[in-house]
Amino acid sequence: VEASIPEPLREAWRKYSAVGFTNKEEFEKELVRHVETTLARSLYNCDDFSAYGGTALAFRDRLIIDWNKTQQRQTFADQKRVYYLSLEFLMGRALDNAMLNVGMKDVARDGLKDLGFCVEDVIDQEHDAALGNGGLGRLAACFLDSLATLNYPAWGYGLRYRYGIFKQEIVNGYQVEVPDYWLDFNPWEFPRHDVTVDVQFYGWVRKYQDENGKTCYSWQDGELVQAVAYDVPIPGYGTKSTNNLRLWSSKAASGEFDFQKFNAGEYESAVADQQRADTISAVLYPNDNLDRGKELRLKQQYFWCAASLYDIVRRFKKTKHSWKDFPDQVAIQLNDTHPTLAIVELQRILIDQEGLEWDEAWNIVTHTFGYTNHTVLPEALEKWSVPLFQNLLPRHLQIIYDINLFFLQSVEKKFPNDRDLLTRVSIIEESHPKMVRMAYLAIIGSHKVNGVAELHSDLLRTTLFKDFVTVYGADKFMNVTNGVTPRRWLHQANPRLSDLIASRLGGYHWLTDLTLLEKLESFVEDKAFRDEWAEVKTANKLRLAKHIKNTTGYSVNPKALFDIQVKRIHEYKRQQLNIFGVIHRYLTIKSLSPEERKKLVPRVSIIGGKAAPGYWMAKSIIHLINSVASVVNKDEEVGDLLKVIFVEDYNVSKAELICPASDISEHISTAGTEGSGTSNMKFVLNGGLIIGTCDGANIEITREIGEQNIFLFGNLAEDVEDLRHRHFYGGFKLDPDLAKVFDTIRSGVFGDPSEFNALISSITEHGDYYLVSDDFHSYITTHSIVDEAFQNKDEWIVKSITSVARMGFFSTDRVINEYAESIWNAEPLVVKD
Ligand code: HBZ
Repeated sequence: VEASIPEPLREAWRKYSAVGFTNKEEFEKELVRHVETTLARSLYNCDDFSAYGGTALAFRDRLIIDWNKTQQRQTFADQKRVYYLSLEFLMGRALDNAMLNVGMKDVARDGLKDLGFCVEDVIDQEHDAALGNGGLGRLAACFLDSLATLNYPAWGYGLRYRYGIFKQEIVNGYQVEVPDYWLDFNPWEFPRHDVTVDVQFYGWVRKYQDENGKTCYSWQDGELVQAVAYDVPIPGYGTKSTNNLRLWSSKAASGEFDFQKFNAGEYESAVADQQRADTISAVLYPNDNLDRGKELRLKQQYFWCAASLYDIVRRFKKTKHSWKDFPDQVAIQLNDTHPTLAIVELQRILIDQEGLEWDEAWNIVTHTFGYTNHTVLPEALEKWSVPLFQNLLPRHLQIIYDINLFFLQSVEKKFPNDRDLLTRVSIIEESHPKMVRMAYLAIIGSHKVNGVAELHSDLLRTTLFKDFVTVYGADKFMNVTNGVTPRRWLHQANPRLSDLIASRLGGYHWLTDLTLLEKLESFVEDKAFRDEWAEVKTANKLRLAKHIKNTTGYSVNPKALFDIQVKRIHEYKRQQLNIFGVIHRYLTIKSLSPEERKKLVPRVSIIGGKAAPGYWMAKSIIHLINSVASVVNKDEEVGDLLKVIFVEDYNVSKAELICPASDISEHISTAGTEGSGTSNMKFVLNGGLIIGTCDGANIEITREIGEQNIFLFGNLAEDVEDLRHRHFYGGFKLDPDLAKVFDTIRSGVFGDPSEFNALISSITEHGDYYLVSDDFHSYITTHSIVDEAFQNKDEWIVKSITSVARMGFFSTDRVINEYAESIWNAEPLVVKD
């Protein structure tokens, strides 16, 4: 690799090479310098926000120094790199994470104090980077943290949306969406105006013969959009390794705009091209687990895949390896089917541009990609209409047809005359219009396919991808159970608990080997430790109670049982079951005498989450929760026995506040519908117990922590199909307690009942697809068991400590090592000073 500075001059360069601050005095100096120069403020107008800016820039400088070293080392090492392609990275805030990973939070706290600021207030100034919807996007962010911490040479590739997931406001009980413009001040990104890729759309395919008479294809004309790289440094915890997250932003390829039109006075038309190009990376699609097949979404996907692939291939070519080495140098992981076009794009580059033969190219492609599936919900499975595809990406559609043809031929050879099988596994669905099934393309183009929890991976093998198991054998389909990064989800979110654990385990080494938490079990008998453990929980509940007071005006009793469900609002996640349960509790309280009420356990039901803007049912659930809250919270008869809180605008930084504060959290999806869930892991890791169904990772959490430490209820996945069948053909029987809840809603106690008609009739008249009625009794009963268990404080704390001690398996460090070993075949690369 060529260096731009010739050898004799490097001495001077090295002498002045940036080092970044290493102690409090240097930190203060850097902070003041950034506030005064970069931000052009002074002693007289430096508010918390400017102090945040100065602090962030000082840390950013440190990260970028390590980033440079890491990238240099990765460039010189002849080693395989991992690329994680995800349309979503739900990063949250970066400053606290940078402070903790670099190990300089105390330095920053002391330095800020010297200058008149409080580190917590400064951290609170940062706008969340919310480039994702939910679990899938947050998983990608946790993966980046673990990849850097474990020193894997790995990059993330995504889109730099100008608008992240919308901000949620609650107005009169209804969700209102407000755009999230987050780029006003973003010190964490580096624009690389020199790293650009022109991406082509539309046009047509020319068929021609080359000089050797070989038939070739070339994609002609259409329009070009330019991708510009923005790099975000990703620091590992306790390591110099600082990886890169490269996000692409779109702009018109022609440069600024059409000067001829401009000079002719057609100003609007002149900027139209620019605006059309800008639109591609303008906004994150706010749907989770739903595919709507919009052209702009396909444009986003291709734009990002084409730019990323170009970048990866360009980097590979610099190594001078031959093409056959590509899969030994490059592993690309597809986060769901959103980046599946990368498979087709690499095949196109290899055959149309690099002149490889089809088979050789396809062999390279299939050894490069791995595909992770996150859901079995049919409405979430991506399909694109063939006519839309034909128009936008004509050459890619041809290649897909060829991939399909060769694949179907191989199936025919293995299973002669099984035409049903061919129809079932074809990438092209023979509907009107025909559709491209992206999951099938992803399976066929990858060497490994994985689900995200055991039950989910089993369901993939036995239902959704059954035919592909027949075709390829079982080895191609595997499970890698999800995790969370303990750095953000324990150390950062819950400093009190982290410090308490460290006080007993002799430091923080468990943060990079979470299985070491098992040593906590030897302290469960220690009364002093149990008391301290309980105090931490109380302090975290107080912290949340304060936030609730500030944002909703409601006072909640921190001694009450905090019952929390925070996640995207979706019928399959069953927030409706939760709120119906809350209404049932309300009715019970009202029916008791004052004497009997004294025996009850006071409860705070906290629910939060965003509904996709076009998802009416999810929006009515939010409306019902808020309507119930406004009635219950004002009812003096009820008082502290029940409070209902809807947390507005649930996001990553709110999750950091909420997860440490639960006594119990709810993970109550219809069995067989939740891929894994990851907030279940966050809550247990923070000492909360959970009530849940036998779904997703709940099952493995139970296996790890023990059945006595979790409150499971409800029907099993294996029975769901039969139950649904019976709803339709055996007559539907509504649970009697649920019937009372519905009567109460219909009576108008919670406002205009017609607003909740659809919510009720989906259960009473339309087959109760999500089994709310079937599980209601079991749910209510299990909540009574929770109440009872909560009254025995000592036993509760033992359960809490024991569970945390057994959560080691759910670190994304374990997850990443599994991917590296069984899918990527990649090794760490340690970066030294
Ligand atoms: O991925 C979630 C699963 O529902 C959850 O069970 C799992 O734990 C998590 C991580 O594996 N899936 C999503 O969050 N999916 C999406 O957000 C999504 C976004 C856009 C789509 C489809 C799905 O087009």
